[in-house]
Amino acid sequence: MITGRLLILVLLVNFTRCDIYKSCSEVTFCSKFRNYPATRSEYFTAEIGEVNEDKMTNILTLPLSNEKDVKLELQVSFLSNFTARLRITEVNRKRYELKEVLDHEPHAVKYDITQQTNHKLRIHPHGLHDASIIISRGAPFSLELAYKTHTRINFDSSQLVFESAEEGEAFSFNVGFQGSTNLYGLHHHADRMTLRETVEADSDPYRLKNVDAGQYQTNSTKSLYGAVPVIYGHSKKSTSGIFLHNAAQQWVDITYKEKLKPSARFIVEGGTLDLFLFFGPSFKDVVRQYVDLTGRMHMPQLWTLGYHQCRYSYLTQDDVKEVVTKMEEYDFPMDAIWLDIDYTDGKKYFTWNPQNYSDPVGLQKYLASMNKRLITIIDPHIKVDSDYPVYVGGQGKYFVKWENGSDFQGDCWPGLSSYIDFLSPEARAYFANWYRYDKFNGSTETLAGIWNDMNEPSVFNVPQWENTFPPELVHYGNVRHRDIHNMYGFLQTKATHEGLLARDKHLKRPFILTRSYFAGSQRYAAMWTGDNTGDWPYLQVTYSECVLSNLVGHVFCGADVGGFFWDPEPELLQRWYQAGVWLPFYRGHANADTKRREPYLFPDDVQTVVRNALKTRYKHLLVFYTLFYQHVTNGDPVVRPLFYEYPDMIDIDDHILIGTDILATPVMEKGAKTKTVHFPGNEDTFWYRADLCTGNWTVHRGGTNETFNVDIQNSPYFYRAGSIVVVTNKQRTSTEGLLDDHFTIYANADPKGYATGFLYSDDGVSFDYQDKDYFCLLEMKYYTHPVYGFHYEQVKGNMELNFSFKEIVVHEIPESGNIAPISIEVVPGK
Ligand code: NBV
Repeated sequence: MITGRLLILVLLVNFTRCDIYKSCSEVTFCSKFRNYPATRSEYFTAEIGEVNEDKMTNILTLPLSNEKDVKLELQVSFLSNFTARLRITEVNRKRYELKEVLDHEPHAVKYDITQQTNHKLRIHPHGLHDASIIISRGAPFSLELAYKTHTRINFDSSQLVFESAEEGEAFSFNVGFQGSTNLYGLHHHADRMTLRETVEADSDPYRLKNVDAGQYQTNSTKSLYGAVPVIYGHSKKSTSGIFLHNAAQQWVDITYKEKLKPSARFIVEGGTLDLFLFFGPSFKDVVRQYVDLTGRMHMPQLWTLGYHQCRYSYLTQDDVKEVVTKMEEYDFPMDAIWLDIDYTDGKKYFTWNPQNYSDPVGLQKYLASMNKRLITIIDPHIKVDSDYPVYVGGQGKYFVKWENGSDFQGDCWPGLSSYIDFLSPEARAYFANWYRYDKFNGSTETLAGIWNDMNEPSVFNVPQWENTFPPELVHYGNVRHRDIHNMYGFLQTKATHEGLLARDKHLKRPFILTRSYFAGSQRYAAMWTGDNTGDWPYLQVTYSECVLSNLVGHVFCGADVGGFFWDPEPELLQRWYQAGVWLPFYRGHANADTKRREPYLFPDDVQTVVRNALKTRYKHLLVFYTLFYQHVTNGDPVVRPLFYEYPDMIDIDDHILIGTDILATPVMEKGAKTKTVHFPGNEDTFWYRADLCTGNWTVHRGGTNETFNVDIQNSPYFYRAGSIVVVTNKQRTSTEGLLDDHFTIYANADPKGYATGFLYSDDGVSFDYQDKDYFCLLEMKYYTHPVYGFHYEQVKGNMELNFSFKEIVVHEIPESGNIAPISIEVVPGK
């Protein structure tokens, strides 16, 4: 009887937790705008005759007005790198202008006007007449972004509505993507890659409001932990994009109703209408244009690309030691072990539980002796406790406040808590200072990374506010929380980044993992997809989630391997380890009420599969490291959807490209005995099936589909013909020493007998690659004519070339059908 009751109670708790998140019809501004057709009297006219040109700032301004006498101002400018900026402000009201998010203040470039009548204005970035903006007077006025002769983006002002000052600050607008077949973006939603129809399908709009979305659903437009207001419009021919520089809650309706003109209608709670428009024309171009604005991450330390073992929680220091020891004993490579909230003294961050973690320094020494790192969680809520120095030092000064000036207090892990106001530079500095070795007592250099969780932020038991801050809270500078909600986590990681940099005297690249993020978070932290569930749909969605995050600059993305909630069946766990190999961040994690699932706890056959997966990852670490270097230098994603390199390959969400050279097609279906692979490219493209475990190789032609038999050992991946892939084959228990290994080179010849590739290396830790060019970028070439040869040359960086190649394995497309390794001449560059 009692058990029955308890069960019902638990179900109710879960139900309430999911149910607190509102739909559009329950949010006043959303329902009002969604059902609000602007009438003719509200349409705005662009007074082209009154255009004002500011030759100092290169910003062109036009008045907008309507019959209801609402007065707006339209500002248009071009930035370098094929980007335009459009801002619409109200003449009689000042709105919050977002700060901190952009990597640098963008400067407008000179422009040319090539057509100006009372009805039409055509402008171009100076000297670049392929790119133009055309404004038509209206009403409603329209603004088109065109590349060559084609309109790509259409800002359709019939949906441009601003709430009047008495009603609130919400606004809406509509953007059409002419010529596009698919829209991508609005990261993060646990859904397929292509944004789905919401208007005709009668579903809720996509929502961007960061929330603690535990046990979230897949195939859903509901909000999750992070928000990046970017949309790319894509067709086989070209791509364009937009970025709304605004961190308030927003809802976005998508419709494909008009053929080849899908559109997105934004309904935004507050802040400024500040929209960046990207001309493209390719997917690579739009991504670079977006990342130019919001920044790139710095190189990760090499060890962060290894495997991470986590659990909520390893309850004692002895438990941690045992896990690390057993992982080594059972031959599972790993680089870091993570401590969740229970390592603290009563959930007071920057402290240790005096009983269970009585000797943190001893623990770290032990880990260091095994070449492992420790990562600890630090959340943004601070326990209200007059004996807790972090609280006492911040009280009344550095916490988010109510309108009356008193500190906000909400319930979280430690009980009553206040929350650091990370918008304030002083509060950030205060928080950052706690990371110092002498302030975070018991921390040493082995505590090499920080995990910022619960930073949407999460507040318990306030369903009326969807378990986060109420919108009326006040931040530094009198900024209302409503206007910056989606960047609270971003700001926490900014503070943590400052803290780790200062702690390590700028000698080490900080490693931070964040649950909540916004545009630009990539500059400070890696991210993961939050509390997923150990069920097949959650594995299947991980590739879309992380690929999309890679397309919006957050390249260091992963998902909890095995799923956070529930106990995954062994088959799922194995498939998850195999798929996780190819995502940039690779961590096994599990909730407190799940069965222990460290890999050595499983029967031998399961262990073998997981071990092979981990080893496959370690073999390819330098592929990832080289791709991170490419991201750092030009913003390119580390993992990519097929259509990024092969524009025709739309809607194949379970295949990814690692850079350009590895195609990963892991098995993600329960009980699958076969896997159908869609090989990208055409008849001149070939893919070698790389099975490093069996040593078997086969070759496959681009543009074809093939079905492979896959037992649980098999998780297919392929090397592109024409590529050189460098593999570290030495058996290791972590990344320690890996850069000094003797590498194996896979030269995968194209039909003409050539292959090329790059390899990057540096000291793996410091900023010298950035400050002193202390790195080595190697270009490698394999050729069959006039003689067989392999040539490598340092093309960038001043770190002495110290690679050592153990063997070169050549794959050639054989007329006979055999792929046999052959012996070749190695020619080092000068
Ligand atoms: O800190 C405990 C967990 C953590 O393990 C998880 O990864 C986070 O996403 N945290 C959420 C709190 C919620 C647990 C149900």
